Amino acid sequence: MFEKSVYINRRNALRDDIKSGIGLILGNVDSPMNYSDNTFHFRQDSNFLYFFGIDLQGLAGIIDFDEGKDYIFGNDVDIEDIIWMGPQIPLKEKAGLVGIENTAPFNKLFDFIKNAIKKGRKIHYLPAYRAENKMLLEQLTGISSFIVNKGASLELIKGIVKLRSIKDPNEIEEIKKACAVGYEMHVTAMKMAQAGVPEQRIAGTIEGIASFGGGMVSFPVILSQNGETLHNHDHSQILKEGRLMLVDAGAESGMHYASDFTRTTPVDGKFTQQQKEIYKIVLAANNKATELIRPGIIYLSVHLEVSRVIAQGLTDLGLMKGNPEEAVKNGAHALFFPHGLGHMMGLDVHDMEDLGQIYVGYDDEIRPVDQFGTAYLRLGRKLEPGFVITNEPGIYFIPALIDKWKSEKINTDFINFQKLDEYRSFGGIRLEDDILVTETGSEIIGERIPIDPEEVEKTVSGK
Ligand SMILES: [Mn+2]
Repeated sequence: MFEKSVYINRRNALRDDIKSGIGLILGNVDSPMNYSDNTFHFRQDSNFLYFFGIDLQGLAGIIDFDEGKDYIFGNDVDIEDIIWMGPQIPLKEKAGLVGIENTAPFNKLFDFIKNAIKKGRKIHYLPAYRAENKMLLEQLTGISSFIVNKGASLELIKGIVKLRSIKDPNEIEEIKKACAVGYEMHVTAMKMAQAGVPEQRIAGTIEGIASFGGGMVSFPVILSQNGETLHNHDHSQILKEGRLMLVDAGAESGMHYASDFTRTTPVDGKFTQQQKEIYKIVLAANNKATELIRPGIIYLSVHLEVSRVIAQGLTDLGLMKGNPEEAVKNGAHALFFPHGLGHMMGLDVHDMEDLGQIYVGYDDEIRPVDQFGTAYLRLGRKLEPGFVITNEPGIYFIPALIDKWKSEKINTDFINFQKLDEYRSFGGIRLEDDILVTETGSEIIGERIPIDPEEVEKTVSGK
């Protein structure tokens, strides 16, 4: 937990922005895995963590914008809980640690909200992503759980996005801790990238590193020698000589700030000529992105500039043809790079995605682009100092997508389909770093995980 002033200041900053009504921020409850007492690892809601800091089940926070008061609703444990869980600090005491004096049993929340509605006060709530909280919102507001998210407060969403987008030095320290664990995870995976090693053994090992780092993984590990599948959680293969192992993984710090890195490693530590040529294009794209990041730049334009680097590189290799700039305008690069360059990162690995990507990544000035590939860009707007983002360009050879474009004659002016036959079993390469936007430019957070091809090869073979 941070100092209590951090939480008080955050709630006051929100109060400066939203002038009236009540802000309702629901914490999470335990989620059963196969029966109610056997639960998934608990993860508190990130907005609740941001404003109320307490990492425990069954709490709700209120920020009263009219009266300037804050409340936490939740139940203290009874003797049975103490027998199973050990002694617990009373809620009143915990609330004090985040600067809150008003606490009450959870069922008082219903009276509080009912009263407020009766008085015609606006209840600002957030879109719920868990079924339990949708049902709770239904009980509190009387709006069906199926449509209750439609009534979420745009004012509250925008107020929170404004605050959480800018990371303060305390938060950056936490992200650095998560990045240090992420470094260990990736270097360990690289060292293990030997033919005959099951993918699952590496995935399990790095998940364990996240766990003994004090947090957990910031999202399920993506690890596969079929890196062309963008979110490949299938780790059932045995690594084979001549393949590339793509690992996209990160950790949470103890306070739930994320890291998110991707590296691609040749099994047995030796790139083939073909692999090295593609790798160098992705590395140039990654470096170009970092070089361009600075306050005031529009991230959509960085995505497009990086797409041009990819198109130019693939044109030089004869996989694409024509003018690379024109190719990107027509979306031809998306055959190889069918996702966005990057995203915000903070308490969530895709920060604030629960609030709606359109409010996090876009604004009145920069609107999403509706073209295959770029349409997946989660962040398009102008960057500001204090933003933490990831850049994750990639090149993939997805046989099903290649076949579709070829048979439908999509972008035939820019793609050399014949040459692509040599790459059908290539897989994919993605390289991702975590970046802080500073006052003057940007910096890579933490020690950079080996990325130059020679350095990667050395790490695998342990020389
Ligand atoms: Mn990412």
